Parts: sequence; C-alpha cells; structure tokens
Amino acid sequence: GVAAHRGAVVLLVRVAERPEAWAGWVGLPRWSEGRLVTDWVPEAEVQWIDPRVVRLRSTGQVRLTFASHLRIARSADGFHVDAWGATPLVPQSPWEEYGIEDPRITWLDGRYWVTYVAVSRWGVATALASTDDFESFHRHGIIFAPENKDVVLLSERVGGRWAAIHRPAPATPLGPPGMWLAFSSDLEHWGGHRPLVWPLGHWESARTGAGPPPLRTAEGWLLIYHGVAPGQRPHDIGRYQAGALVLSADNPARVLRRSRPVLAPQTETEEEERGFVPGVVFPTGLVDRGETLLVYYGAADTCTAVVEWSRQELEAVMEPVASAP
Ligand code: MAN
Repeated sequence: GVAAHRGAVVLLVRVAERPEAWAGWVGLPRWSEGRLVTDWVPEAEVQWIDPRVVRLRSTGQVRLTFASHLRIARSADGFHVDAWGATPLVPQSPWEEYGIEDPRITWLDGRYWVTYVAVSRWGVATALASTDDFESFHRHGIIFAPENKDVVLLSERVGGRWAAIHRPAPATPLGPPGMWLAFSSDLEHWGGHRPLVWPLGHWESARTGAGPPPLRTAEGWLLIYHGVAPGQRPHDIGRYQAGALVLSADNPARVLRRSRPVLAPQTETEEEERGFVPGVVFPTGLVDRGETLLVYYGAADTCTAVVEWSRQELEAVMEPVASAP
C-alpha cells in the first residue's frame, strides 16, 4: 500500500520471511507474543500444497511456509527508497499469528486507514489499523471475518456512509471469489453487502479482488483490480493480471466501464521460476500524478515494483459495460 505523506511517497511493504533450510525438516514460522518463532516439522510429516502452503499429515492443519510483517519505506520521487521506517508493524494478536499481509492505505477523514490481511489458525481475515504519522498505529481489530481479503476503503462517504470493497472467498464452488460492496458509519461495522464485480473474461474467471483503494475521478471511482486465470491443475495458483474499471460516483455498485488486462507478468522474475510464485502481479498502491498514475505491485511474491501509466491510455481501454446482472 502507498500514501502521500509530507511531500513524499510512503510505502507499507509486505515482507515475508522464511526460515533457512535444514535438511529433513520443514520450518513453519509463526508470531507469538511479539516474537517470530519456528515450528520444525519432519519433512515426511508435511504435504506440500504449493510453495506457500503445507498440510500436516497428522492433524490436517494447514500452515504457511513463511510469515509476513509490514515495513515502512519513504521515497521522495516514488521510484527510489530513501529511508526505511524504524518501527515495523508486526503481528500482535492471536488472529495475526501466521502473518499480516497485503496492506492498502486510504486517507480519509483526516487520518490514514490501513486495511490488511490477518492470517492465523482461524483463517484469513481482514483487519483495520489507523495512523497519522506512520510511526504509531492504532489497531481497530478484524472488520471482515474469514475468508476475506482485498478490502479497500473509498475515501469519501457515499449517501452518508463509508463504503468498502471486499472479497469473501466462498468454499462452495457456486461462484468464483469476487468483489462485494459494503457500507458502514464507523468503519468498524459493515453491512448492506452486495455483489459488485462478476468475471467477464477468461483472464479473471478464477477470482478477482480489488487492488489499491479506488481513486475518485470526475467520472466516478477508478478501481485497479487483479484477476486470476485458472491454472492447468486444481491446485495451480493461476496467472494474476490487473485490469481497471470505473464505478459510478453516486452509486458505486454500478460498474460503468471496464478494461481487458492492463498489467501482466512480464519481467523475468514475474514470468519465470525465479520468483517465489511466478505468474503474479498484485497491485495494492496508487499515486495520482495528474497525467500519469504510479501503480505499485507485488511481483511474483518476490519484490515490490512500480509501473507508470498514462492516464489517457488507461481511459481509452475501458469500455462501457452493460449494467449488473
Ligand atoms: C495465499 C497467498 C499467500 C498468502 C496466503 C494467506 O496462499 O495469497 O500470499 O500468504 O494466501 O493469506
């Protein structure tokens, strides 16, 4: 996630840590009382689901092979990191024990609000924190229960209420995980849920989720989002690309225009086996520079990258869509 703060770009970066290899054992990290500890499990006890996730044969428990926390980086020009913040944001509560991930920052009502993913033995939820200096954070707890990720806040009230886009992940395969809209008067209690985005193209048919918090424009809300194309086999992660759409200003449940993919895995790390999870671009931050947009994204779950888009070119590839089903 990114924000403009005191004339610079502030990045809240997800840092994932993995224990060093130890022959015959798999190290599964978790946070406990503010410290990172590792559970060492014999290799034979572990069934790999993908590079990120294992299942323990004895208990059936699912664990991540890494644990994430968030770090602050400051950049004057948006391209080079000038300084790292002194205090990282690390997992604190039991529902953050396997890590905190994928932050998104929204400036709203005179404060920065951070939605982030909290991972634990209870599943994958979304929590809320706020700050005004990126040095100390106030935690507001979980706002969307498991499984729910890709939560972004709209920076202005709609019809008197705050609005969020969220992405519940149903286990019953009646429909692929997709984006929903919800409303709140205090940012902590959410209701009025309704489906927002349904897949149109094959590239987004496995799942979709919001990218950076939507940008208010003259036309409405510009939302960059990720779409996933199904892989070959059932457990394949699939290919992540990004698209863009515009939501109506007074009724953000209405999608006005929508693009084909505008960002695809392209660098060697993103495309090949050199990344931790190749085939993934995952935008979560946006800086409005007027004629251009800076879009910050996770590349192959390996590094953070930035791309600069011409606003005009992006506008030109978003086509009008027929109204919601
Ligand atoms: C998926 C991926 C990972 C993430 C876990 C838990 O496996 O999105 O990057 O760490 O879910 O959220």
